[in-house]
Amino acid sequence: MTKQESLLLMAKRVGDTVRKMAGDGKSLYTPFMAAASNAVSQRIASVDFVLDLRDARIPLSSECELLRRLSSSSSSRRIVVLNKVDLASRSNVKEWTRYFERESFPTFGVNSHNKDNIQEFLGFLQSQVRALKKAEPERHTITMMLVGIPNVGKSALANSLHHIGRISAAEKGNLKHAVVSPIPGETKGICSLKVASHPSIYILDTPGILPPQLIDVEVCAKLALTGALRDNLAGEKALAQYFLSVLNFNHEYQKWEKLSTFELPNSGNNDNVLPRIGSFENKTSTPEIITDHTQDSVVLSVRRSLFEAVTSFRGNLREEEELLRLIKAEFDVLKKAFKLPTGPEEDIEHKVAVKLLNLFRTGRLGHYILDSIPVNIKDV
Ligand SMILES: Nc1nc2c(ncn2[C@@H]2O[C@H](COP(=O)(O)OP(=O)(O)OP(=O)(O)O)[C@@H](O)[C@H]2O)c(=O)[nH]1
Ligand SMILES: [Mg+2]
Repeated sequence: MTKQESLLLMAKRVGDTVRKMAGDGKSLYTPFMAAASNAVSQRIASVDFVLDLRDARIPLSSECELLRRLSSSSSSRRIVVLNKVDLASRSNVKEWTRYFERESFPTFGVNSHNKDNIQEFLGFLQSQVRALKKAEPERHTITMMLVGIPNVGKSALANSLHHIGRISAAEKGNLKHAVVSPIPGETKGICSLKVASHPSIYILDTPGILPPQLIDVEVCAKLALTGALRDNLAGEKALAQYFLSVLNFNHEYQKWEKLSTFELPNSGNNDNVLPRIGSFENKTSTPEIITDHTQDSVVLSVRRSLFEAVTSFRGNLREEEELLRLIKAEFDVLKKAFKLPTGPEEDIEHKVAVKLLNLFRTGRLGHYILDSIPVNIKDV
């Protein structure tokens, strides 16, 4: 199997379970989500811009299907916003930005929790508004609607733009707060927040919208891993196994080499990683301490354990059984790294999985983009 085929296999295990649990997605598309879809569909014709919010880790899989359907009939300008760039590999975000620009969408990568970033993004939005005002000078109020799948960060972005945009305004002290939560499906209605004056710019925060049917199992798996779907659909253990398969085929863990006394083989290809030292024991030197904000002993221990587990593995990762054997070994070393007390195997594995997912989703286990840029036949 190729690397892509191995990852697809792991994604399918998760995606199939999600689809089964969610009845092909039907139970995710609640009456409340149907109402939100109607509300967005009705509003779209009257807004000036649609901010098509994507998760930078899955720029294609996080596309809101409703928006794709509405775009052909709507005249509003669509801007692609890649949110959570702090969790995605930076150089790849640039490539994705160029990809969407080639598709004729103005595009911006943003971390909704970073003030400077939001300030820049607000400047970018104002430049788009100036271009619109040139064509239609009588416009004094501009509306932008944020649309996206659940948990992509719409409310966090709306809040940040509102707070930064109104910081020096008379309304200071009178700021609104859209509800932000790691649980998908938190926003229940459309809410308007002012982000600028002269001209007035309003952002509409909307509820997250999924398609009535989740068809593609790989997309399901990616949505589940990044937190757009509730974890109990796939189960935390299956999600953590999927994440570990992504990690095993990625280069991110190689950055943790300095935490270990292990050495990486010289080969630049990590599809078939072999160890130079075949045992986890026998440490002779103290690991070098990384001086970043992740300097947390558990995180360092997790990174070191994963690095050592992958580099000491002698099997062929392209064979399903071997990949699963490595993942099992990783779970075993993670139990120690997370300092979990002994207990029933199932409970401990569940705890490992929950903790591992939390570290992945807060960016402490590297930066990943799970989608690949489509190859345009014309570019080949
Ligand atoms: N690391 C990181 N986390 C973010 C970012 N933006 C939002 N989040 C987190 O993502 C989670 C979801 O954010 P929300 O703003 O509630 O997402 P939403 O799209 O409004 O979700 P729904 O209302 O459920 O559709 C929260 O835990 C946020 O703190 C970002 O740029 N980077
Ligand atoms: Mg929200």
